[in-house]
Amino acid sequence: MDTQFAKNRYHGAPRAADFTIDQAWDTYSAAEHDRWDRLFRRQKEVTKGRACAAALEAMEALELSPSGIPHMGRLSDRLEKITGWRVVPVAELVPDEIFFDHLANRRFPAGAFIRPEEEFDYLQEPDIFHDIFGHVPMLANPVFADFMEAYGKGGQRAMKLGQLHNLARLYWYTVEFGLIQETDGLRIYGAGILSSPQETVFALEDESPNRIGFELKRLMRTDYIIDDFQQTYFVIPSFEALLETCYQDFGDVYGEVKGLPDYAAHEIAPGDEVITRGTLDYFRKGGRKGL
Ligand code: HBI
Ligand code: FE
Repeated sequence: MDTQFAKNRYHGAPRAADFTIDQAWDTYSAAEHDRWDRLFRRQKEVTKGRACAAALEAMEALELSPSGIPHMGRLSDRLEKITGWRVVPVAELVPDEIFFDHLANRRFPAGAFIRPEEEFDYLQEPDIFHDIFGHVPMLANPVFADFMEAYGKGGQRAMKLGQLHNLARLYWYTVEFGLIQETDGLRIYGAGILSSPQETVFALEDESPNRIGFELKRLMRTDYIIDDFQQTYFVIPSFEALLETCYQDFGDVYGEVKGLPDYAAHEIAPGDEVITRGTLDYFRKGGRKGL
């Protein structure tokens, strides 16, 4: 897990048993602060009218701004007053059990490094811009905040049951790439979309991907691609409905899903509530590689 991504300057920093490190905020360079500002301004503009109301409101409440890389301790003091969550700095992806333990205790592990200039538009690993611009606003929503804690606790149970691959799909298609139906249309709440200018437009406006109604067991059977736009986005009716799905025994859900075949990422399944049937054109042309 430590070796799949390029090294950043926090690799090898002293870390606690829970994998947290010192953000060492004073050590960001002027160029790094400036990179945050440019990423922030661009993304603030593109998410207008596209991000869900909860995310847009929280950016104001949390005072996220283009004035340098946020200090996680001070940001956490504001967030904690709203939902009790804190953001803790880590060097990289942390092992699953450590990740779940943080979430179960209302701590979100955020990468402390910022992407290099060469990867300004896209990088696969979660950096501070993805984690703070993408994830942290949603943690200021009380219902979503409860969902994330429940997910952490569910992750700990899923590991014991050996069913993590099913649960990880839930995280992927909601926390990272989820859409929500709002009164004025579809909006974004997934952090992987919210932190990407290209996918912010693609997820809502492109004709290529499918957009289908959220259904837990269907979703848990669906493969995903990690290094390109999604072929299918799942749409929730509300955060309350998402949280509600967690109030059932996932042991039973895994039992029902086990043995049933997986769906490919682009497939429409019988019984799907199809909101948009995608043309899949983008993927036929080779996706990111074909651009
Ligand atoms: N670690 N820092 C960090 N951020 C993540 O999003 C993350 C992680 N470790 C594990 C993990 N995600 C996933 O494996 C789980 O969502 C299943
Ligand atoms: Fe993420």
